[in-house]
Amino acid sequence: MKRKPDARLTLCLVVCLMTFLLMPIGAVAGSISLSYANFPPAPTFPCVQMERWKTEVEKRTNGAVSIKTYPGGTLLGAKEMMDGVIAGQADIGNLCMAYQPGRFIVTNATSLPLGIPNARTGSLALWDLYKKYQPEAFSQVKVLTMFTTAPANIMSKTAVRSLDDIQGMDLRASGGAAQILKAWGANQVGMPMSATPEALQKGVVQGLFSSLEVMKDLKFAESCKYVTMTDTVIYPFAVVMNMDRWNALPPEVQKVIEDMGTEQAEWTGTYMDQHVKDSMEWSVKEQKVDVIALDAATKKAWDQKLQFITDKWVTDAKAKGFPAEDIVADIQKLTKQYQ
Ligand code: 3IO
Repeated sequence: MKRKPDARLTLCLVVCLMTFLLMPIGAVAGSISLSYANFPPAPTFPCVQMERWKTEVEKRTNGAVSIKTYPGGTLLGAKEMMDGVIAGQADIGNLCMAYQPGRFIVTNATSLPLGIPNARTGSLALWDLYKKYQPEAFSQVKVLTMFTTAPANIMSKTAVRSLDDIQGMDLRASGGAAQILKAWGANQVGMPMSATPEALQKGVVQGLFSSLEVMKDLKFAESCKYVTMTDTVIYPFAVVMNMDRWNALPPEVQKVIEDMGTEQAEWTGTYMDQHVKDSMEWSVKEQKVDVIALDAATKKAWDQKLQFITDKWVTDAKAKGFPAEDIVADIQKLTKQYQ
């Protein structure tokens, strides 16, 4: 009887090859463990997107990667995030770029008053802007994704209906949003979101300027009974990974994570936009919050106070050697594209 060693050998080789190919992902469940640091409390959107990312990465790597999340600044605080990840104190970290305005010049240009209408548009535009310019500020880390908040509005203990009302009012913001508060005449107090609940409670500030989902997530609606709609500017965020830890990941895992960059930006923006709506519904219904809309003439006067900000940024950024006009034009173009 004649045997067919060739066919059997081929089959064996195919089986071996397939086993080998499938091995890096899934063979040793949980063999790669990554820490992910975040600065605000768990119910806030930066942590919601973190948990979503964790779940998806663990699933898509068939359990080869397990991620331990640290919300609430338990591993790294708001302003230590970038340097902490570079130093390897956390493998991954989520940071708000507005907290270090001089450090992330290119990406922080998205927090100029350029009319980004919502978080989905802002997130996709910011991510494209990052990929196009590959700013030097991120050369020491692997950037996993970026996203933005929805536009900022004023949450305050007393009503802000006019520029007169806001003069000298102690309001909290950071980065580009802080420049805007200043231009309107508020006494801008800079601090991360994670420090704001205490500052509001102690009366250090009379309100804040940020996206409105925190009315519910941080219960600001309990003390801030007024919201003035300005829809001026977003806060930009980045998720960064320690470069050595990134380079040590198997290529299959790197691919899963890289393929999620744009998707995660869009998911987070979409979640944020919906959550702002939910938060304001709750604030108005359950917390009797008064939502103040500026009439067209007032809104125009407020906007006019901001016109110098972008011009000044262009002059300053150009002096530092950045292609400032191109950056602004790209943000405007991307905003239109994703709107
Ligand atoms: C923010 C930061 C942490 C948790 C929830 C948040 N919603 C909006 C922001 C934007 C921001 O960083 C800030 O400081 O207003």
